[in-house]
Amino acid sequence: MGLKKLLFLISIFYITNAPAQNVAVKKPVLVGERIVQFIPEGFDKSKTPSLILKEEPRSKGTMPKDWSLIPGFVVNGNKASAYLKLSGDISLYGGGEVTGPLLRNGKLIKLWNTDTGAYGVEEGKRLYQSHPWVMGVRRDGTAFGIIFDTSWKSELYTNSDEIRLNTEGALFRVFIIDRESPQAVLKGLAELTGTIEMPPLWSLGYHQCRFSYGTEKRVLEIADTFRAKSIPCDVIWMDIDYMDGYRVFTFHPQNFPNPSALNNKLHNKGFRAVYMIDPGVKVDKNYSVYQSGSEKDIWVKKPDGTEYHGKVWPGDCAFPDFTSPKARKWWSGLYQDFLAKGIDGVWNDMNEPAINDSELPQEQRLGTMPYETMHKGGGNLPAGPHLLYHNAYGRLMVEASRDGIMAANPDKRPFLLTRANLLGGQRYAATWTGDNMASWEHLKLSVPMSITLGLSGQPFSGPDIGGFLNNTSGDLWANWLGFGVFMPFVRGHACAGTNDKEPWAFGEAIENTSRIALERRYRLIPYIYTLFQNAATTGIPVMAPVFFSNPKDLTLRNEEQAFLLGENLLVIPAFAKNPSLPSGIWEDLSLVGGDLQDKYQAKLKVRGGSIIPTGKIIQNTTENSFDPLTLVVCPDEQGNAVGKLYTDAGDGWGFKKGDYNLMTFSAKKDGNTISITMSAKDGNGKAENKIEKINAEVLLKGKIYKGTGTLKEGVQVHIQ
Ligand code: MIG
Repeated sequence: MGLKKLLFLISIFYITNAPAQNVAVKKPVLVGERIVQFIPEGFDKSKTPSLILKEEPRSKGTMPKDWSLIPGFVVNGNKASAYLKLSGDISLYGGGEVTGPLLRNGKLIKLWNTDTGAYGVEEGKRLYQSHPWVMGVRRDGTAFGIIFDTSWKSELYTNSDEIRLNTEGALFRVFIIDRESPQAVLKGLAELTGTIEMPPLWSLGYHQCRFSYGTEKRVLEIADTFRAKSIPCDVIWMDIDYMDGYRVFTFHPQNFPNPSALNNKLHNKGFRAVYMIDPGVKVDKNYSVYQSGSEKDIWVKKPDGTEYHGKVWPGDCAFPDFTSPKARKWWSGLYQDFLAKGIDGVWNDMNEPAINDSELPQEQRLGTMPYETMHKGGGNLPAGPHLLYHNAYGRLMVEASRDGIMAANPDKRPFLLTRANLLGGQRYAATWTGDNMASWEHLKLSVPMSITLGLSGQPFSGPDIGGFLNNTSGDLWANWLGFGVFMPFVRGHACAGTNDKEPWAFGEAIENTSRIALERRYRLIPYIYTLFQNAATTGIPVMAPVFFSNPKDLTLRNEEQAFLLGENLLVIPAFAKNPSLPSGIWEDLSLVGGDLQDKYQAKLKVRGGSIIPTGKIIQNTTENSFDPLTLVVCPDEQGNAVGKLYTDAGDGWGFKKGDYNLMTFSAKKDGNTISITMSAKDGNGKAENKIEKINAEVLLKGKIYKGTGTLKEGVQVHIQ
């Protein structure tokens, strides 16, 4: 053995066996209202860039005197960790996309974005996204949150006495938010990592997907069936088979010969079209995307400097190095011609990135690029190995995709769905919870999964309703859709080789149930749109855990069957057994004839003291749902109630110039009369759908009292 090799082995031995060393913290800096940044000595921003924060935070002074949450930092060889010791009885939440329960005390999450097809429901499975973020709620309802600002491969422990992130990389910063409530903590998370941008109204409707609707003819058949059967729907999805040999940004010459004409037909029927784009680009010298990417030299490279290739759907693929600004710009540019074909939205899949390496012996398989594969960085990102950038690959891809969609259609709001992402990535794309299964376990799991994403900065999510893998029974479909329509993103999807999973695929009874469920969704769109506007401005989730209604009520802390849609509507899925429900006034709500008698529909309850704006039943969001507007009023003990309605053009950016309406409605009781008026209004509302007539439905002790009026005059309802 040569001396060099010996010294190398000794140093490796030393590094891997070096004792863990505590690292001192520099002077903590206040960077927001009760948000403190902790930087360890030796932190080097050029080694650990922030891909999570929306911008570099500015100092607003020193740590508050009463501050109690101080993290510790440790290095072990070249691997950094941070921890926060906890004392007292604290409920832990967050961690992003996870299997297992809502309450995260005593859990471990492995942060390494992974295509875990058929992920099962066991705890601790790696999934597609990484959210190094945990929120703690104390007994008194006050709360705190911790961001570990790193994308290195890592493990997140949420033990009752310690939150800890062990990474495989360099030292990183930690941000801690300590505020009066979990809602205020989520606002703090949004102050650091940003919010979703306002989505187009149509994306809040029902989405119908399948892997794949294989021909233009089949796509139109699906669209026509929705309209013929009067089942509301806004969007049809094109999965990978629309492509020519799975080459991204191409169309199958026989099965999708004229995408512009297809999209045009869909638009005329009131549908939008979303198409899939994966990151892997087929290695094919005759394929323009591969040619231009090679000319621009934007592919991820092996350590020896040659192009990295990995197998995905098209066979051998090269992968854009999204850490490089040049590569992102090139990728953005590809959307120009693609979207010009009348494509309304984009679906980025397989962007963990998922790679098929099943030809390797089992123990060598990674399912993604080898750890040492190089990313060249650029701008403020350093060059670094895949181990650093893997968890940010999808996040950087969707940044580039979103930029490209914006550049192609500057007057429209992008709709982008991604499978992989990183904490903070809600700024670029909505998400769904990946390849679940058609099973009761997955149906139930879909509730805590989407709530947890909402508690981790991503309010726009939902599962494959009905279950992606395996055949779905009518009973399972109807149960799932019965509450799935109250989740932020509502899409039915199905894997290749499974049975048809459209609302009419399970016979007439289930078709009726499906119609009722979707009509309930569409009646609530004015309320749901208002919740999205709130999420886009504050970071407050659309779908929330029941304990948000009263963070001091310890009996609600692990409720994960029922959930809240906004603050004012409680959703109790038909499957829920003995859910823990909040105290106080909550009145039953019927939205569609027959909904209360249908065993599959979720129960809806309205909070005392609130007003919920609802529209009429429409088939898609191109129809005006505000004619008439119905205000559901549920008075508190004094007979008062208040609620908000946000409207704008439903697309475009006029709202940023004030072209919107944010209306506050108030109800007051005087003797036997409840008067409902618009008590405040913000915005110019030029683009508003005209609201003239107003119906009011007052829910009082199980009875409904109705009245009509106008926006100007208000409504008077007489109660007995
Ligand atoms: O290897 O595009 O999660 O929703 O239908 C599977 C085909 C690739 C995985 C996605 C799924 C999608 C499927 N994709």
